[in-house]
Amino acid sequence: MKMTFRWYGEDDPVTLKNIRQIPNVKGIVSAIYNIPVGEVCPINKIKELKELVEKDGLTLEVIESVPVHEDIKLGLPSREKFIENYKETIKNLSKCGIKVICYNFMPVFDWTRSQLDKELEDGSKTLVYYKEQVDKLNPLDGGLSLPGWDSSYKIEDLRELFDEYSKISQEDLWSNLEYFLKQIIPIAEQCDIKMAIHPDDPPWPIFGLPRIITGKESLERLVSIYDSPSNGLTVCTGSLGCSDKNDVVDIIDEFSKRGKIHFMHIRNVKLLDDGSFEESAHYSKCGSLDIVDIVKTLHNNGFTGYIRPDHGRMIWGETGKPGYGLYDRALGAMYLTGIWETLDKQ
Ligand code: DNO
Repeated sequence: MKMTFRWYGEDDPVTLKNIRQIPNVKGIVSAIYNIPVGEVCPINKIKELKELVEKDGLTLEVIESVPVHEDIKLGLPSREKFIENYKETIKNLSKCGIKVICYNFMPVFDWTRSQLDKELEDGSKTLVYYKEQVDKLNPLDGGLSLPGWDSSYKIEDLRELFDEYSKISQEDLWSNLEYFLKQIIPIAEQCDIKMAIHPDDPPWPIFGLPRIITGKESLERLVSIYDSPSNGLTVCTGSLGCSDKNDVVDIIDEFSKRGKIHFMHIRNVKLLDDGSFEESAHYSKCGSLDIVDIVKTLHNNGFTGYIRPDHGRMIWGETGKPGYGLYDRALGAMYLTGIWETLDKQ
């Protein structure tokens, strides 16, 4: 496995110099920010980012994310142009040595939480999803801010998007995904790029919008759309694991055996009785997932892909991007590395 760490670029309060001091972290996961969704990622911008990362002795082989334009997800005629752009982006990234592209197929909203700074008993702050609160939210009321969401949408644009989505079913969303994959995977193959879809977070429909990448069955359906090493998965333990319907260890076992997992996001979540969840420290005893079992399964199956410690809590007074501070994610990286080292030695 290759241990990596997400970095949001030069505006990130967590610096590359910080990251390189975490033992075993060799790779950076980043993206080309500040270009509109759907546009081609220019090669000079990718080169600039790569040089920046390499100057600090780190590598850049994973891009998270290259977002998919809503017109592709909706299957509108204008998708053709955006799919062509996506292909160009794949080619440009491959010319700069990128190996894995993470993307998702969630309509409108990316990952969703009800609160980003919930104080836990030990004084740390974490991201939570309280079902009752999310159920009461109406994104069309305005003023809503969600962590993974392009808040630049104007309320009129949002209304229009909701209206478009009301016309399509889950099956339509699947066939739009299929259409997209059948066009881009051959290009990714030629470029030796592994596409790695990120599961929906949380893995159930929100705000009445469909969500389809939700568990083992849908991951199976996804990989069978186009059988290729380039059509693979990002397995995010926290996204899949926040539904008690998903057995994360079983999912990892199934797909890592078959070489379908290119990228792992590992973190823990504590499931609450009503379908809500709180993001906990990585340590197994703090949450509902068994992190040792997760890492052991990857190790047993000879996993050679990329891993990143996913969200951390805010600890020791750190402030910054919720989920993406330095300290708790560094603890996560060391915990995962420690488990892996122990398994190596056994
Ligand atoms: C949240 C992230 C997601 C992820 C995208 C991938 O912390 O894991 O926002 O980057 O869903 O496309």
